[in-house]
Order: sequence, then structure tokens, then C-alpha cells
Amino acid sequence: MSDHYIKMVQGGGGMIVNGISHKEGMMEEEEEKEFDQQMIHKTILVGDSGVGKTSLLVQFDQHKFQPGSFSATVGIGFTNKVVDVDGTKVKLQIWDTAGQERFRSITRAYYRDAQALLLLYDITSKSSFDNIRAWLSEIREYAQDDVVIMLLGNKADSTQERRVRREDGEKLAKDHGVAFMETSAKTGMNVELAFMAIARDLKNKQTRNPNDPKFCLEEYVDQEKQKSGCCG
Ligand SMILES: Nc1nc2c(ncn2[C@@H]2O[C@H](COP(=O)(O)OP(=O)(O)O)[C@@H](O)[C@H]2O)c(=O)[nH]1
Ligand SMILES: [Mg+2]
Repeated sequence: MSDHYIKMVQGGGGMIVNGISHKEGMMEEEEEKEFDQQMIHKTILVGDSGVGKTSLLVQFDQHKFQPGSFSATVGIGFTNKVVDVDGTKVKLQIWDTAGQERFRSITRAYYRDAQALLLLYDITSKSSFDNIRAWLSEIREYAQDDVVIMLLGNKADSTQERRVRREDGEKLAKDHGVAFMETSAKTGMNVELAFMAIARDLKNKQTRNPNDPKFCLEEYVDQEKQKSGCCG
């Protein structure tokens, strides 16, 4: 299955058009070696088509938002991103899909070695929210038991078109014991935080001494996140 995957260049937008990386660069071997391989964490983006997965990744990686769809993008690719958590460099290898978003069409291989997972819905699309339960059951079936999961209600900037209340997202996340926040790939709201919180959790999991307090992703996120501003 992994032959199918196309390695993306560091710092690239994670975009593959017709199987060709936009950057057409090669993995920079030297740079790769600098990192403790133990600290590379596979993080995957999951959710219905159109919820903003690629936009979220582009915003996190390049701090920009390109309106319009990334529909030309096909396949699965990853973007490497190194973040600093309290002085420790944590490397996230963030995988994005396109065209695989239909329920059950993502293969087991995509989930298998994922350590973290960002599950997105679109606050302007009730159906994308209703599908979250199905996504969660697929995740429970395919992903590792200890995968770090964060539910994201994206497009929080689109207040006029909102169809899903923030409370409903919060409740769903609580019912399933996962962290939650609303994000906007357009304005950048909470985008950095979503990935940083994941990185922090992964780092803590790995480096925590038995007597150290356990890191609680949900608590951390609740402290740090910004409210989307409006009544919801
Ligand atoms: N207003 C708004 N539009 C967004 C946001 N994120 C994505 N979009 C738009 O939603 C559409 C689908 O985004 P895309 O990233 O391709 O979704 P994907 O299929 O999940 O990868 C595009 O037209 C984006 O410009 C957001 O946070 N706010
Ligand atoms: Mg996409």
C-alpha cells in the first residue's frame, strides 16, 4: 500500500496534483537525519470532502489561505513540520487525503501507524457533522487504541452559514472522550493551537516519567482555545 503514497517535500503544501508534487523536490536527506526518528509523529487528517482538511494544513504550514477548492489534488501525501514544544523539537508528519474521503474508502494502512488524528467537520455543513460518528467508529476499528484524537469544527469564520452549534460539537467530543475546538483555516483561528496541542500530547506521551502528571489534551485545549466570537 505504501507504494501508493507519495513523499512530500519538507515545507511543501502537501499538495499533489495528478500524482506530481507541486514542488517536485526530493526529501532532504541531511535534514532528515538531524531528527531523532523517535520524535517523528504520523498525524493524519480525516473527515468528509470539503470540510477544509487541505486548507487547514496549508494554513498551518504556510500561513496562508487560498479560497476555492483544492479539487485538483488527488492522492495521499504528507507534509513534514517541525514544532517546538518547551525546547524539544517535535516533528509532525502530517498526512492529507483527497478523493478518499468517502466512508470506508480510506484504507487501513492510512490509519495503522498514525499517532494522532485530526477529525474535521464543517460548521456550515450538518451532514459533515452527522458523519462524525461514522468516522469515529471507523477510527476505533482501524486506528491504534492510543491514537490522540482531536475533533475540529472548521470554517468557524462563516458565522452567517453556521448550521452546527458549538455546543453540539463540544457535546459530541465529550461523549466520545476526545478534545475539541472550532477552527478557521481562513483566518487561522486555533489552527496553530490544534497542531501544537497534538505535538505537546505526543511529546509528553513519549518523554513523561512514570511519576509525572499525565498530560490532559482536553484540559489543555480548553484552557488555550479562543472562542469563535459569536453566539454560535
Ligand atoms: N470560509 C472558510 N472556507 C474554508 C475554510 N477551510 C476551507 N474552506 C473552503 O472550503 C473548501 C474546501 O476546502 P478544502 O481544504 O479543499 O477541503 P478538503 O476537501 O477537506 O481538503 C474550499 O473552497 C476552501 O476554500 C475555512 O476555515 N473557512
Ligand atoms: Mg483536500
